[in-house]
Amino acid sequence: MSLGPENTVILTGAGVSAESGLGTFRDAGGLWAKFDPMKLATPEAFAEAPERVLEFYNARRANLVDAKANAAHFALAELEQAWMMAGRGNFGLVTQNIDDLHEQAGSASLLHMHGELLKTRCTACGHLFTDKDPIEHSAPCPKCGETHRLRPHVVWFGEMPIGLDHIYKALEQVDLFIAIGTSGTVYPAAGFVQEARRAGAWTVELSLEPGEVSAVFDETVYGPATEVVPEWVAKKLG
Ligand code: BJW
Repeated sequence: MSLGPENTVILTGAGVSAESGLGTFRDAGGLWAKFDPMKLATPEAFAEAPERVLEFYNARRANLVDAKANAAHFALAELEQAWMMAGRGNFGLVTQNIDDLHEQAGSASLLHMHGELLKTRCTACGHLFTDKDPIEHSAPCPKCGETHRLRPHVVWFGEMPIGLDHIYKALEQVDLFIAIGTSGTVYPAAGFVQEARRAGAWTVELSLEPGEVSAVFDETVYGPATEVVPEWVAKKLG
């Protein structure tokens, strides 16, 4: 184990929350196997049929309220804490997931690049608020009072992911990059491993099976996240 500074960026995807009972997108039986993403996860779909899109996200909100963080989420929080206590370098956890399971597990340096399911945004005034209840399309914004302007605070296809400047800056100085439970299908997240390699980082993929960009990683470990992540972290922490 190297004892020098080791700036670390971790990217998580739906696979890290699969064993908490939240569906992935592209596995057999995943959300995009059952639903057409172009009808549910684009700004055009929302403009055309807001009720349909809200029904989809309201159902996922209801499902999330009972979900609990699993051993993989806890292992990543433990890794962050160890990094901070030992002054091992910068640590950033970037998640594509819109659930709150990393927060539940205690991760602090966390960026939700595809938004947060338990937040609602007003497209009139930009007001952002935490909200576990279903979003009603006709409801007024609690800040500006405009109706028909509330939407889930998630990043749909064709929209700009959140915090990209910050992420690319961190990737310029990264020594260790780990992608966990993501299929490597959706950009720009799928391209982060290339950025990390450009910076000279050691790159690791932990997932159930190889993703679209697996060939790019230096190290790959396949298995359920609740097993491979705690094992990898325990090995790293000695
Ligand atoms: C387990 C496991 C277990 C299972 N243990 N592992 C370059 C090339 C081509 C296209 C593009 C490009 N750049 C941009 C695009 C377009 C588009 C895109 O990437 N399309 C591709 C589909 C081709 N990207 C965008 O539109 C993005 N925006 C953008 O690039 O903007 C740029 C811009 C520039 C200038 C102006 C304007 C814009 C936005 C992408 C938004 C993605 N949104 C979604 C929905 C979010 C809300 C919601 O949840 O509903 O985000 S789509 C969905 O996919 C969700 C996820 O975060 C994302 C990634 O999925 P993820 O996490 O990888 O899940 P899966 O299911 O694919 O994989 C799960 C993995 O886990 C699998 O590998 C399993 O094996 C594994 N697994 N069980 C461990 N137990």
